[in-house]
Amino acid sequence: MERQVKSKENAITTNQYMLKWIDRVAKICKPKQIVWITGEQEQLESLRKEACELGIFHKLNEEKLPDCYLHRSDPNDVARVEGRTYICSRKEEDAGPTNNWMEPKEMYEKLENLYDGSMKDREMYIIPFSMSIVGSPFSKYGIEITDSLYVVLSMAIMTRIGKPVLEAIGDSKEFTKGVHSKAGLDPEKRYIAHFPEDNAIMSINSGYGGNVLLGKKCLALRIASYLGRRDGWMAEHMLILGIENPKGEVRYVAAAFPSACGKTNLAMLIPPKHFVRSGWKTYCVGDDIAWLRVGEDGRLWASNPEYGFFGVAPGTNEKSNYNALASTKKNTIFTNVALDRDDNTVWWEGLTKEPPKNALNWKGEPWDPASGEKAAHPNSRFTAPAENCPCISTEFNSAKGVPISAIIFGGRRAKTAPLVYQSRDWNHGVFVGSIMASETTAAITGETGVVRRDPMAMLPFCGYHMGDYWQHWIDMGRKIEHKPKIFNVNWFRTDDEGKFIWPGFGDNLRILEWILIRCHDGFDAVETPIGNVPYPEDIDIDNLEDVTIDTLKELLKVDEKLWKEEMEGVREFYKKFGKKLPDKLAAELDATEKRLNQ
Ligand code: GTP
Ligand code: SPV
Ligand code: MN
Repeated sequence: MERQVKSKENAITTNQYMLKWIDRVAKICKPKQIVWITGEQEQLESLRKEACELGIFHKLNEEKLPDCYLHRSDPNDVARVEGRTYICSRKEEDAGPTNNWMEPKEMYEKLENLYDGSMKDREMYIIPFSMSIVGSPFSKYGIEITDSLYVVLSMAIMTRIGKPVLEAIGDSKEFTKGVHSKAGLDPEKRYIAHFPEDNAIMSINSGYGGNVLLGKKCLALRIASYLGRRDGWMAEHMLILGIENPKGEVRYVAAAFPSACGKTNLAMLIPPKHFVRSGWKTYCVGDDIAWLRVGEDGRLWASNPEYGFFGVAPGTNEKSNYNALASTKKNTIFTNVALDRDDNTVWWEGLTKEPPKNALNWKGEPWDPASGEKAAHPNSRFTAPAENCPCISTEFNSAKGVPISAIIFGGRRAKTAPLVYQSRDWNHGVFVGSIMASETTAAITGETGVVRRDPMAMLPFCGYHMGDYWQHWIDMGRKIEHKPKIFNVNWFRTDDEGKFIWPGFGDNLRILEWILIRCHDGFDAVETPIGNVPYPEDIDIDNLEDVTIDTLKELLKVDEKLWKEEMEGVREFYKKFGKKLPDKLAAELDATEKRLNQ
């Protein structure tokens, strides 16, 4: 009989609870060896070498892209799988109508069978990681057990890892227990299961992004949103951006957009030229996840629990997102992009106008630019250290975070949603977030371009009943003395030919300027049935070729007929939540319909 490997043999902790749990997992998964990830550079370097030898990584041009690697995931495994993502709370009602649910016992049994022997002839890596700063009272610690080197090396970029985390955990049982195995990558047996009451996450048969980097969506959003409700704070799918005006005042906004709808781009935006000349500056605090707490000063403070960016590659270039591109110039892992064989660098649609002549596509096959096929997968990504970002905020490493002036919701809507509007007050703002809808993107498996409701951009990430989540937002509003103002934006309105009307990207600062003036110095606004929109004259459109006052009028128009239909859709959507729909939101819906019918 094979000898069972024991966690103790080379353990770097004496935490008995942890060691026993790891032994239980090892007994099921049957790895050939247990490897503790210390976080030390020598270990990571030797693991990167090993990944290259095994063909998991391809080392890129050391001069042009030092310490950068290309990884290709299985072609059937290129995005989050929402249909196979579960919230296994003890009671079904606690998962709510927007999550898949399975009884914990049933899921544990199912998974135990799937994990049985899944790490045979493989190493089992133990990654101690921290979401937020190690040692801070706000951080959440986790251990991810995985058989994937890609996961180890990605977690080393995306989170703070290693011995300091174990020291911070000490003998405590307070850490998230994460288990991941690639197993056979069988999509029919793929599960991403969360057990909020047990502080546990189990993922199997995937090797991609949000399915397997368990600190990110699984812990920092699904588990953390559950903990946040319990303990009086919030975990949100939001970027955090600092904006300095010519007077030298730095203000912060947090913005929730669904996957692949512009968070990373907004988080790193470069102001238009004449804004730069007059002294505007921007600072990135986070590009995907924000943890929000009420500070002693009665303001809402936001911090980014992550340590790196897992950003969408296609469309990223010098012009659209200089800072993101700069972040990927060293120590970066690229996943499912194309390989330019002439100089051993990477390429994706939109990086340069001229496609490479001698490239392999994201599957590793020779690529013909004339074929009409994409070279990079639409959801191809880069995993880059946040500290590479030229505009990273000095507050990035602050546990307390930054005070938030405005919360911004937004999505991809070809029609209906105006460029920007402001909610009437906090509860109306919660309503605005709850009715968000957006066209689906390549970040999830399934059809793209279908409009779906995605409240607060949290549809796939809320770890409990969405009705309770909305109530939590309303309750938080009562606790925040100096509440952020709440806005909604839409950069994606299109004309009759399907072209985007608003230039977007850096020019979005023109809208953020209006938002911040509304928050701090006042500016009048036009009241509409859905909220307040700017006077077109108040938006700076200097040096914009294709945008006139008339374009702005069009972009800011609230089409009452479309909005009446929209409210019918919301009423239908709200029915799902039954008794759990907060009264305040039902009242906001009634009031909005009333204003529309007046
Ligand atoms: P996740 O990482 O999946 O959460 O995505 P994200 O919200 O960070 O989206 P990201 O910033 O990566 O943008 C996704 C896509 O939207 C890219 O192809 C961008 O080029 C495009 N995009 C971002 N901002 C804008 C904008 O202001 N206007 C237009 N038209 N497209 C944009
Ligand atoms: C998203 O889909 O919102 C992402 C990428 O940020 S993933 O980590 O795969 O969830
Ligand atoms: Mn995201």
